[in-house]
Amino acid sequence: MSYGSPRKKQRTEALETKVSVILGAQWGDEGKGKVVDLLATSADIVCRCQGGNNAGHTIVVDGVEYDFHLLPSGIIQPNVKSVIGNGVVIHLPQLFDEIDKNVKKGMKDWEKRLIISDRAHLVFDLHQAVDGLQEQENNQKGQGLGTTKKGIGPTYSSKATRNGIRVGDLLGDFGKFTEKFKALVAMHQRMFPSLKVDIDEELARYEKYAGKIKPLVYDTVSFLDKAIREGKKVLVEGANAAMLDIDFGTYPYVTSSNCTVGGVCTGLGISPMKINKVIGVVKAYTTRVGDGPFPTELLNEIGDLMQERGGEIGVTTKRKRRCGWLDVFLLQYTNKVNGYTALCVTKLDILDTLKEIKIAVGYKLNGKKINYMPSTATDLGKVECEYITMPGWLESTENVREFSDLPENAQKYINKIEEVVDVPIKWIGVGKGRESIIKIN
Ligand code: 2SA
Ligand code: GDP
Ligand code: MG
Repeated sequence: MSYGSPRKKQRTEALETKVSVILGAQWGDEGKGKVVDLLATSADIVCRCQGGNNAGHTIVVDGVEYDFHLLPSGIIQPNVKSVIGNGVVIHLPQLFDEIDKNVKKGMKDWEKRLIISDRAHLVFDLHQAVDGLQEQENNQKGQGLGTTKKGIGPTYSSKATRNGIRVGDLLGDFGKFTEKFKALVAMHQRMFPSLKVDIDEELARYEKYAGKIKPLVYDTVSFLDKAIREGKKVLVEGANAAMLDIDFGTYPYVTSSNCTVGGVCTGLGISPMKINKVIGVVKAYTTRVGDGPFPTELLNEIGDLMQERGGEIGVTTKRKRRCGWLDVFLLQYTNKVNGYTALCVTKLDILDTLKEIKIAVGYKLNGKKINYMPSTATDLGKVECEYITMPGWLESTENVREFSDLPENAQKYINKIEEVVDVPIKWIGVGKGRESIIKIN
């Protein structure tokens, strides 16, 4: 194509690029996997940009439930390439276990579709052990975070202290890899003298993984750049969520990566100019797994009902998720950070049996209304929510496929969210399956 001038070329390319991003707008488990699955049918490439196998994304296809942790959920689409970007941290043994498990469920030809960045950092068993030891120490002080113990924090720490080991190191000179690995072990044993690592066994294991992973490893920056220039449609699957973001979440009760839109650029090497859609996934109520402040939490029978009807159990750790009312004040905050172009509200069906439904629309701190999200867990733990109460619809929404067929009160609930967050709602989830969705044009 001839663009005439470099400036025109730049502008035209910006209009042509098609990177869509799917992000969790609350504390995770909003149903991102299902939205990725829906949108991946018209994508060429699905990418993960951050996090590791702490994530748990569920997809239900023809009654079969798949759970993905490290693999991008797009991997089950036969015509879609899946990229694990540089910002992701990878535990190779658990990646291959996840692949084997899904092959048994019917996933085919994954090796033709999976691409792994040479810049992604490796999670070792020692990182997972340290995650457990740190949690144990914190719990003794009553300051546990409730991590998934998948080694996420310790691996991102190794990355930040520049002792981390990347996929590219594993595929290079194995002597150098050995040196780095021994230094990593020594550093952690200085911090945790009880940490036991069988260095020879680990090295022998990783030498085998090097051969296994080699055909999948690419420079994903060039791969994605070329794909975007060729007009391929790229979908980015955010893991965890905005309120678990290491900068904007409820620090220190967060994960160790940027789960907001900036993490897409740093975790894949994509310019922000290439992103044209940011889809926020919002559960029709709120859940949180792990410790930390949760202003709308319901420690009563309504919270229990949401937990049971919603099947709110951690996909990775099987912990019960805490439940509460929808918090649109929080959504306004995460919208400031992420700039959603559309929202998908999931699990509306879970609210079908409630007579009344509340939405938090404001916070008070020390008796005064505030217009910002408190930065400390202590302050957020003290806020009082201002609620509006809406009538429930007391009807099943499970088989509804058109917005106009939703009960009137359900329509009002959705319209209220759209009005307060001021972002169009384009999809509404009313069940687990791929087909259980209302699309709004
Ligand atoms: P970590 O392990 O260092 O990332 O934990 C730090 C905090 O982040 C929370 N976190 C999550 N919250 C919701 N869902 C996640 N994925 C799994 C799921 C969780 C599970 O899909 O259900 O199975 O428990 C996830 N991953 C991390 C975590 O609870 C800590 O609060
Ligand atoms: P993710 O981490 O954001 O991908 O979400 P999870 O997979 O951890 O948790 C979402 C759960 O809700 C999964 O069990 C999904 O199958 C389920 N789910 C997603 N959307 C809907 C919906 O609209 N209705 C119902 N009932 N379940 C849903
Ligand atoms: Mg999840």
